[in-house]
Amino acid sequence: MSDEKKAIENLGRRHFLRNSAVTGVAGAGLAGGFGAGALMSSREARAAEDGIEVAPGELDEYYGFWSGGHQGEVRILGVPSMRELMRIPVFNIDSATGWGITNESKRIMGDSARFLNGDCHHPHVSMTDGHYDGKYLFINDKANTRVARIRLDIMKTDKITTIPNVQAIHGLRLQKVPHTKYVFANAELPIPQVNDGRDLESPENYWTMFNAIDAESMEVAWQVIVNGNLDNTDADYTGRFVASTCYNSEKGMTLADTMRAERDWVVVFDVEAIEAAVEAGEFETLGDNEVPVLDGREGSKLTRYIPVPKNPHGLNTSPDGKYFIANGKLSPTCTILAIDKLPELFDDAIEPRDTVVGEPELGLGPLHTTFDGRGNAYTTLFIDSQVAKWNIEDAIRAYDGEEVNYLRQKLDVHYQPGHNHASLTESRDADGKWLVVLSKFSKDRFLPVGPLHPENDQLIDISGEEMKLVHDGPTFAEPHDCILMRADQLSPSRVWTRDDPFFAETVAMAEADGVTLERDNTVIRDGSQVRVYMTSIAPQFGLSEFKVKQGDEVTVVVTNLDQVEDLTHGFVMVNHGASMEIGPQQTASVTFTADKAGVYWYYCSWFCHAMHMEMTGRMLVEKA
Ligand code: CUK
Ligand code: CUA
Ligand code: CA
Repeated sequence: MSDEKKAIENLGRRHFLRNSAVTGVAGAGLAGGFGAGALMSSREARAAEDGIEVAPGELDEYYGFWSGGHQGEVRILGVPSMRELMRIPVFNIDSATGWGITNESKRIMGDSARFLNGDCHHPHVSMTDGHYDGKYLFINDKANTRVARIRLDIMKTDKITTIPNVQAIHGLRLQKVPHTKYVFANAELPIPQVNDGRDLESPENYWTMFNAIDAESMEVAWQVIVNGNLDNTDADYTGRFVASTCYNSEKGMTLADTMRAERDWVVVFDVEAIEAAVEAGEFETLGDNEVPVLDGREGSKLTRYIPVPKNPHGLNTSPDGKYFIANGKLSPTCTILAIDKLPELFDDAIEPRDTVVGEPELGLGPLHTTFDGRGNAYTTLFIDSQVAKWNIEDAIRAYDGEEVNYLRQKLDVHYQPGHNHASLTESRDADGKWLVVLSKFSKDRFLPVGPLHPENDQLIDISGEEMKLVHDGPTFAEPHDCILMRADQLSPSRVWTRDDPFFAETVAMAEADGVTLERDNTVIRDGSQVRVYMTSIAPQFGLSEFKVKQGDEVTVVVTNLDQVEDLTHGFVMVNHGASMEIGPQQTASVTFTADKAGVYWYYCSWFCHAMHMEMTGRMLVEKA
C-alpha cells in the first residue's frame, strides 16, 4: 500500500470529511493532498471491502422502495449499491412517461387529477402472513389526502383514492396478518365535522379519523373518530391491533399549544371490534359519502388511549410481534408497549400504562425505530444526529429495576435523521443486514448545488456487532421513509401483456370503434372528436401522417407491437403538451386539442433504434 493510501485509510472517511467540512477545503484537500488517482483506487477498494460494490454483471440483493416526498413519486433503488433504478410517478405529473397526461393515468388519478402535487411519506409492501408478498405497494399523500396503490408486477400506480371527511393522510401501514386486507391510514390534522363552513372558530369541535381502506377495491372500508390527532401507525402480527401516535392530545391550534402536555398518547385500535361494530350498524355517515364513521373517542370499546411522553412520532412493531414502540420526539425516550397485554387492556382488566414494559432513554429527538431481527432496535435521534442501537429485552429488564445497559452503540449520521429502515424489518423476515438512514440535512456532504440542498440517505452495515456507515447518497425532496425487500421476493414483468387492465378501457374504446389495435392504422371521426389509432414497430409509427380540422379534440392511441424487452417507444406531439411512454406490447393514449391550423410533427421520444431520430410523422391541421 502506498503511503498516500495509508494516510487515507488511517484518517478514516468520516474523520477526514468532517475536517474537510470544517475548513471548507474538501476539494483542495483531495486534489492537493493525495492526488485524484490515489483517491479513486482507495474508494473502489473501500466499496469492495464494505460489500456495497455491485460490479457490472452483478445485481443488487435488495429492492428499496423510496418515498419521493413532496415530489410526489416513488423511487426504486438497488441496495446495497444505492443506485436509483426507476421512478414511479404517483401523485405528480411526469413528462417522460406521460403520467398525469395520458388518458390511462388520468383515469387512475380520477377527480384528483386536478391537483398537480402530492406529498408521499410511507411506502409499504403488501403482506401475507407477515411476509412481503410482492403484490402491491401503498403510499400516502399528505398534501391532498389520498392513498395510492402501485402494482409491483408492472411498477405502475393503478389506484388512487381520496379519503373523505378528513385532511392530510400521514401515517400509513398495512395489515400484516392474515394478509393485507386493509391499508391503515392516519389523517393527521383535525377539522370541523362537518367541514362546510359552519364551525370555523371552534377547535373543540374539530376531529380527525383513523381510516381503513380495502386493499383490493381501494374503497374506504370505515373511519374511526379519535381524540387528539394522529401521526404514525403500525399493525401487529395477530391481525387484531393497530396503534397510532398522537402528538396533539391538547388539540392545540398553535405550536405552543401542541407542546403543553407532558404526555400525549398512543391510541390502539381493535380491528375485530371495529369490524363487529360496522357489521352491527353502529356507525353514522357524514357529508355526501357512504363511508361508515365510528366513534372511537375516549370511552369507546373500539379504542384505548395509552399515555406516553411527549409529542411522540414514529410507531414501530417489532418483527417478533411482541411490541409496539412509540418514539418520544420531545422526550429522550421510546415507550415499549407489550402487545400481549392489549387484550387485557380492552377487557378493562388492567390500566393503560400497565401495557408499558420499557421506556429506555436513548438521546435527543427519537423519531423512528427499526429492528435487526436479533433483538436489537435502532432509533434515529433527530436532534443528536445519531442512530442509537439498543437491546429491547435489556431495556425491559432495566425498566424492571435491573442494573443493565441496554444501549449498544451510537453512530453519528449526517445530519438530523428522520426515518431509518433495516432490511425486511416490517415483516417476520427481518434479516439485520442493512440499515438505511434518511438524513434530512446534507450540508458539507456533497458539492454545493445552490440554496436548496439534497437530503442524505446513508447506508449502514448492521450485520456485525457494530454499525458501520458505508455510503452517502444524495436524494431529492424528500424521502421520509423507504422499505427494503429481498430481490427474490419480487419478479416484475419484462414486457406488457396485451390483456393488462392498465389500458383495458382504451382497448374497449378501440373495440367500440371497430379497431383492432394490433393491426389497424386508422383515423375515426366522431363529430369534432377524432381518434387516431396507430401501431409502432421500431423505428416506425404505423401512420406517417394524419389529417384533422382546427378545433378537433384529438386522441392518439399508440400500440407498441415490439416484443423485445427494453424496447420502449415514446410519442410526443410537438407544441401540444402531449407525451407518453409506450412499452413493448403496451397501448397508451393521449388527448389534446388541435387548436391551430398547420403542420405539426410527432416523434418518438425514447431512443429505440439506430433510426430513432427518423421515427416521426406529421399531423396536418386544416383551417376551420
Ligand atoms: S414522517 Cu417524515 S421523518 Cu412523515 Cu414518517 Cu417521520
Ligand atoms: Cu421509437 Cu424512438
Ligand atoms: Ca403534545
